[in-house]
Amino acid sequence: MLVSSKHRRHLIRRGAVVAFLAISLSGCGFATAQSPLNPAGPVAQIQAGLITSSFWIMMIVSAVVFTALVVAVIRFRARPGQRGLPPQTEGNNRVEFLWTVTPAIILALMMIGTIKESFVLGKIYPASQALQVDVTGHQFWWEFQYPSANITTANELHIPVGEKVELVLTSADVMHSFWVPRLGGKTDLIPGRTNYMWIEASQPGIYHGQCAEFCGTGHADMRITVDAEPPARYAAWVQSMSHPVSIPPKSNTLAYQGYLDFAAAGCSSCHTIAGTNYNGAVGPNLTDLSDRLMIAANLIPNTLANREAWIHDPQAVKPGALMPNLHLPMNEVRAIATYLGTLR
Ligand code: HEC
Ligand SMILES: [Cu+2]
Repeated sequence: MLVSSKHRRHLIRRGAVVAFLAISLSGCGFATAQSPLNPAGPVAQIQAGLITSSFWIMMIVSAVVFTALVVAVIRFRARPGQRGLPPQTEGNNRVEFLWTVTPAIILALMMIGTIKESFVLGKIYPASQALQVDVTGHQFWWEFQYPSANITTANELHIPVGEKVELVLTSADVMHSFWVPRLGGKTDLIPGRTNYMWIEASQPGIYHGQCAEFCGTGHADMRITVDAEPPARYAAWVQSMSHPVSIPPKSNTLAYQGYLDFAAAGCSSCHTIAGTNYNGAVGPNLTDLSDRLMIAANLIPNTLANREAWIHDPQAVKPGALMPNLHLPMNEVRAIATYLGTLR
């Protein structure tokens, strides 16, 4: 098809408008998005403050530089009849001094703020001053251990609002990175090494995050949910984790069958359920499974149908998942999925 040049220009202009809208609107959904520019706690607040102040300093510098550039281009442009080079200025001490010292002062100001906050952010709180949670990265899920309460859970991190939480980070396999943007920046989890970061949520709520260091096929589906709860609700969660509901009564026939099948099918060789003698340590701890909003490391909602789909064929749900497909008959899948729905 032949397109006139006018028509083509029109198309290009329209394409540009669409591209502009797509790019600018892609940042929408601000309130719930994983955005470091919408901090929900002191760590993220400090980091957002540093980046916004650097941003505005850079904007002012750019405005000054580009204004000077435009003025110079217009004022000193070649005039009709002008021949040869205009008079050359060189070695003006005052100008040299100004453009050396001014940037140095600006950079020093930015450096002072950054260094000051680095000490605040880099502080490692002992267990007496912050709730300690040991975080272990696994391909492709998160393990959370609370040494003070002797609790282990996975993928959904419960924290009390308004309290400092010291995360002690390591990895069981390859490098991962813990990133919940509204609570704080990224910190790597490195095998054989311990890293630290503290976070605090100022408001109750669900904060989303994800692994931020490529770790294999399932990397993009290695998500984090932080459930920041008022202290009383957090304490209730700790209580319920310490007294888990883990074996259904025999009268609940299907769930009880699922409880038995869980061992018979081999699930218990990889998964722990506190309150039973299932204590596998390869996959996520399932003790509080029915409390979790999502499964498969926060990939799909925790419904009976989704639990069945997961047990039936994990890789179909989450490519690269390291839980094997055990090829169970559908009635066994249903019984186990029902049983998992009773775990609190
Ligand atoms: C060889 C070890 C292994 C076996 C056997 C195994 N799993 Fe898993 N399971 C895993 C791993 C690893 C994951 C994490 C997968 C991911 O999210 O990438 C997992 C994840 C899960 C999850 C999701 C937990 C969450 O919070 O995201 C459930 C539920 C689960 N397994 C149930 C079962 C059941 C039921 C069986 C038996 C039919 C079973 N598993 C057998 C290793 C295993
Ligand atoms: Cu990862």
